Amino acid sequence: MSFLEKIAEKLEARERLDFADGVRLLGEHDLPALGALANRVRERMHGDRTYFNVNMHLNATNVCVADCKFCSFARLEEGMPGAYTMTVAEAIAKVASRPAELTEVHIVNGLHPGLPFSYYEELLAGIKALRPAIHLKAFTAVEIHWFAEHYGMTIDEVLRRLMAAGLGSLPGGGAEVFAERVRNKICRDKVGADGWIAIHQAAHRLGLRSNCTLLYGHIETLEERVDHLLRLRAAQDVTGGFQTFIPLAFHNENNALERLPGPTAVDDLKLFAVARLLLDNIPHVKAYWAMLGVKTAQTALWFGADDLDGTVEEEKIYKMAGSRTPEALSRGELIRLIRAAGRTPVERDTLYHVVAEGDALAASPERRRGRLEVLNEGA
Ligand code: V47
Repeated sequence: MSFLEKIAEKLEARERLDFADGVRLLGEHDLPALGALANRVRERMHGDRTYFNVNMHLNATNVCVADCKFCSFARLEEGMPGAYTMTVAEAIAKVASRPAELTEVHIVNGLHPGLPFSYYEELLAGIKALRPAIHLKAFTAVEIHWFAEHYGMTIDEVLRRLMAAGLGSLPGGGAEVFAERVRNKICRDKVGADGWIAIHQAAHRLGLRSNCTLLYGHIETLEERVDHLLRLRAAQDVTGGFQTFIPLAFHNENNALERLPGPTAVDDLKLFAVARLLLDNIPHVKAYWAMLGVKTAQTALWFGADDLDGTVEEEKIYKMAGSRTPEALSRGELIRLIRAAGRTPVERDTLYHVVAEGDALAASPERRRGRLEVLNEGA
């Protein structure tokens, strides 16, 4: 029996894959066979359903005390070329300028040393006052950790205050690669692996959902990728609040790791497949098109992914690192990409409640708004 046949048997028996399986799968060259295994698991969990949402990104400041080697977005100090910090009013105006169909704002910032904590509370509360139905997926665990240290609060206090201001969930950024060897080289200034995980678990215990990521394709080994995935799986066994895993492909422009080539499309697809196979307790795997490129993201829908993220207006982190993807995709374009892949589009909100599917995808904005009101009353 071949190695892949043995894996297929394990999957059939719902047996967990282990570290050695993961490493061997990542080194596997039979890409179609690997994809077929991941697709079987994807279809067992979601059938053909493929999720997307209508969202925007908001990066209110790129001033950041951390000097992560892969980052092209941050500036160490106010006044450096390219550094910016929006006022709360300017940030809220960005949201106000977006159409009413927006259901999510994804907020990630630099670790700014000079802003008061009230800046972040006012930002969340101001967006909520403007559009109460919008879900705020905001602040990576790295930012939550920084807030606790910088403003002298516990992690729970930070989370509770942000929740009171309108925080709805945590995005998955800042995880990078958990291995200490890698963190020491590429992101030594920020919270470590155990701290990142503990913050997500604290959020889960307070009733928040969150996402998780892996930044791959730079200096990490295949073993370190698998170790990262298994640490996420172990954390999820305890608190169960991760909704979605998002592989983030390293982009090499305008940062200190420019000499590294970044992952190929085959590396991307293998990682999606292996993540789907190892992460048996995380419901969704997202092909974030703004990072992966639209074409690879669409292909990933047959390699374990069941989500394309959203319309993603105003994305900056990948654009500054050399991504050539469009500024935004319309809702109609996302639906077309999913259908062209032979999958069934489902518009979701951040927590995976269905906003529209089937004929309702073409419903009038009024009918769609009615559905959103029902969802918000139930939330
Ligand atoms: O934390 C930064 C990564 C992350 C680069 O939770 C880079 O739904 C590659 O986390 N090359 C931010 N990656 C993006 C993120 C995210 C995106 C979409 C959806 C969600 C979600 C989360 O991007 C950072 C870092 O890990 N990153 N620079 C780069 N040059």
